[in-house]
Order: sequence, then structure tokens, then C-alpha cells
Amino acid sequence: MIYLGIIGVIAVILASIGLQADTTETDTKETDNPETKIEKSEITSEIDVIMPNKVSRPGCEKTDSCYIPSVITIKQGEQVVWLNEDVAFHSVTSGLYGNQTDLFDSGHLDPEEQYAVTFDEKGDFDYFCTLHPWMAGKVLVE
Ligand SMILES: [Cu+2]
Repeated sequence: MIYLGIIGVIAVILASIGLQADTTETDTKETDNPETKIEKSEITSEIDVIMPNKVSRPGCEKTDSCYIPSVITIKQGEQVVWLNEDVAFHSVTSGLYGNQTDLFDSGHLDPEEQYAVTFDEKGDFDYFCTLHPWMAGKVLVE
């Protein structure tokens, strides 16, 4: 029984060391994933990636500027913070359009809303906007 208890504790610890996805709201409305919400003060780094104006229309993909920068390289354990500078909704969602993964999903970000993800594992992480198929970006965690 003690042995099983130890395994249980290890499982809980492993479960807590995962990808932490956080979002912040400019108001207090509920989101689909309230457990992923954090207060603005919990975003610990500067804005890293912006969604600029007018990317809700096709065209930004031609200059790779739907997310700026479209590829960002960070170190393991660091946080990436996105800011929606557009007047339209956008999302930061892991995977590729048509092949979404479960790692992180900001949901619809309002204008001026921020979203943060802490990457605790190394790898290449594609992401996209669920609303605009041409919007794609990538996080490289070294
Ligand atoms: Cu979008």
C-alpha cells in the first residue's frame, strides 16, 4: 500500500509539470476554459508576439506577418506572451488549421487582450488562429 501511495504522489507531481496555458481578460466575462484564466499581473514577461491590424483579411501570410514575429525562439521554461493589436477577434491555438492539438488554446482574444503560455518542454510548437486559416506561427523551445 505504501508503494502504491508513492506511485500516486509521483503521478500527481508529473501531472503538475505540464504545459501551463494562461490567459488574461480585459474584463471579467467568463471564457470556455475558466481554469486557464490568470490575472494580468501573472503574465511575467513583456509582449513577445503581436497580432497586428487587418490580419483578419488574407494577405499577411504572403509576408509571414500574421503573427509578428511568426517564429519565436525561447528557452525551455520560458513564457510567450501574445497581444491582439487588431480590432477583430483572433486566437492562439496549438497545431495547424484542420489539425488542432490540445496543448494550448487562447479561445477568442478580444482586441488588446493578452494570452500567455509557459513552455516547459523542448520542441517545435505550431499554432494558428481558429478564425482565420491563413494565420500561422511557431514557437521553438530550445
Ligand atoms: Cu485570426
